[in-house]
Amino acid sequence: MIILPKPDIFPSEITPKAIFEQRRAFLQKAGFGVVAGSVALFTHPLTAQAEKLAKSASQSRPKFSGIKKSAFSTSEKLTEYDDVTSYNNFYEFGTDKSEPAIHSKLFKAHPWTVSIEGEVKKPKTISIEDIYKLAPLEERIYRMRCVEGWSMVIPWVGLPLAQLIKWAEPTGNAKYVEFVSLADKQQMPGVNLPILDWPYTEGLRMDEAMHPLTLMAVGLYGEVLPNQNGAPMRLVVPWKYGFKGAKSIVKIRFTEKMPVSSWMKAGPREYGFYANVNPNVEHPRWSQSTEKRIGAGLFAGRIKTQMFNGYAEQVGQIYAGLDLRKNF
Ligand SMILES: Nc1nc2c(c(=O)[nH]1)N[C@H]1C(S)=C(S)[C@@H](COP(=O)(O)O)O[C@H]1N2
Ligand SMILES: [Mo]
Repeated sequence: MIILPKPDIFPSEITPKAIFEQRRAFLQKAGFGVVAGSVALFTHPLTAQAEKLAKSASQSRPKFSGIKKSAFSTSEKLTEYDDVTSYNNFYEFGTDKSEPAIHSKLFKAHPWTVSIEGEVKKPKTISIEDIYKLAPLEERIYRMRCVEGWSMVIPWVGLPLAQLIKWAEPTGNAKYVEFVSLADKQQMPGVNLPILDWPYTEGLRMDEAMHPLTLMAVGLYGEVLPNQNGAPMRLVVPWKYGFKGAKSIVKIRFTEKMPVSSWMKAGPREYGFYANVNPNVEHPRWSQSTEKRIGAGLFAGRIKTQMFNGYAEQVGQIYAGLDLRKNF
């Protein structure tokens, strides 16, 4: 069930007043009484602790060693680490870009297991440490394009999703793969709010999932993935809008039928299953022909968005015969 003020918009576009009203209604229902003033996510007990923790010792994250560089990387200028880790979409931790970094500080991404279900020889689970060992980890520098019109260039660390799928042993009936994010009300304050139909789910067609460009990311900038970027494991599909990249994945399910993602449920006219970056197909409320590169500077203009985010040569042929206007 979705109780957005308007079900078809990103909460980040809801006016602060609408968000405030919505949160106040929620808090009243939850017995917190009326809160005045702030429009930030209500104070979760974890947040105060996290802020203290952040002020104490500088937290350095474990680094991966011996990562091989990938030939699939772009040579474009990297987006600064601080921008990659402080300007995020991760609604489980709040809808403002700055909220995930703040509210996810104490999130426990280790230990972690992922369950493999649906059309597989037999259901099984795998730990994040064993996923690290499934294939040599690679650094892949990818252009990333959010449906909201901004982009980044991020040096991911990960393994081809195809390697994990091979380990999962899907049956011949598997036509699609569904990815399910964690939805933990204790650790993720946003999950207590009716922002999306939790848990966050996404899906890919089997050939998209097996494509060599599709990455299961476990790190960035050589480090273990920061919580706000989807620790310990998140999907990266560089030719699709950012929302396809489900974060903090706990379940991978192989299906015969096309899965319905959280965003398709929230706004079927606006967010389709494919979500391929396409400058020629406008979002119902804005153009997708240009983008703003985060960190490019105050005076940098918007840049042209490329077909399939610049990966047309590698992925264009898998959509031959598909009407990309209908299948957006
Ligand atoms: N579980 C979950 N995954 C998510 C989201 C989210 O809100 N929850 N946001 C998506 C969107 S809209 C984008 S643009 C990317 C942002 O990834 P980043 O913060 O690492 O750049 O994550 C995607 N994955
Ligand atoms: Mo996005």
